[in-house]
Amino acid sequence: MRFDVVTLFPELFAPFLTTGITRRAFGSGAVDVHLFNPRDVAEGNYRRVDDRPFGGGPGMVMMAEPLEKTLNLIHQERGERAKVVLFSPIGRRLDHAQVQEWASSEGAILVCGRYEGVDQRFIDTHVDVQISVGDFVLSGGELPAMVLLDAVARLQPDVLGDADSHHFDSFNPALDGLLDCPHYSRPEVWAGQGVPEVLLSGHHLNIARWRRDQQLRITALHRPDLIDLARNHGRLSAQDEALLASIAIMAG
Ligand code: 9WO
Repeated sequence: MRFDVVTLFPELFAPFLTTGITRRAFGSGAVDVHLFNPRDVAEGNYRRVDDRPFGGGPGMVMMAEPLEKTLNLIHQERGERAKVVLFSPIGRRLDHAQVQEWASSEGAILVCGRYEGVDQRFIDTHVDVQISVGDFVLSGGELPAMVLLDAVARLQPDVLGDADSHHFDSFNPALDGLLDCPHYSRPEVWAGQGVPEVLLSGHHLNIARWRRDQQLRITALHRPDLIDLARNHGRLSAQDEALLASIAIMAG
């Protein structure tokens, strides 16, 4: 798939695209990322991409014209029409289900806003979908764009070292929408703290049951809403329900 990123700061993406386990997805073209700077198509000696807001007020607004010219360039290169995404707190909050949809799509054009915002006429004319990564304001849409690209890249086949370690992630269907269990590695005692005995036992069935119980406990404690969701989707066994009932009794 191909993602075109429209950003005034393309240099922010270089270390992200060339570091860590997702590097292979970006390097191999499995997730083909192209960067476009609206300043490159902006007019005049100063190549302005921003101007003062009508009605007054602080800050500057990203002008529609350089953004539209950039889109036209991208549409020409791509041939087929791609969805245009804007990252903004107005949008629907990104979740794993949406990430999976993007991961099996043809890609998209990701527009990263800066300054006080983007001229509304560009949004009305060209933006198909707005995506939020949370209820807070940032200084630009670049980090949200990297959030989406990272989440999509790690779902590509062959990206994770252990061929399917994402099958064990939180929010993966294989985890039944529960949070992940705790992890431990060497040394066996660190800062006076040992490792849960069962993990050293070599008893795989007991280990699997312990991990499942931990998932249930952690999810019940931190995200009880996800327990309800898993239950409503029929993802909890009788053994799971028994464990949850015992937790509820202990909690009073
Ligand atoms: C900011 C904003 C705040 C309240 C309601 C709507 C809003 N839209 C934007 C917006 O599009 N801002 C542009 C991108 C320009 C200023 C920096 N930008 C931005 C995006 N800040 N925060 C985000 C963002 C994107 C996705 N998820 C969380 C925050």
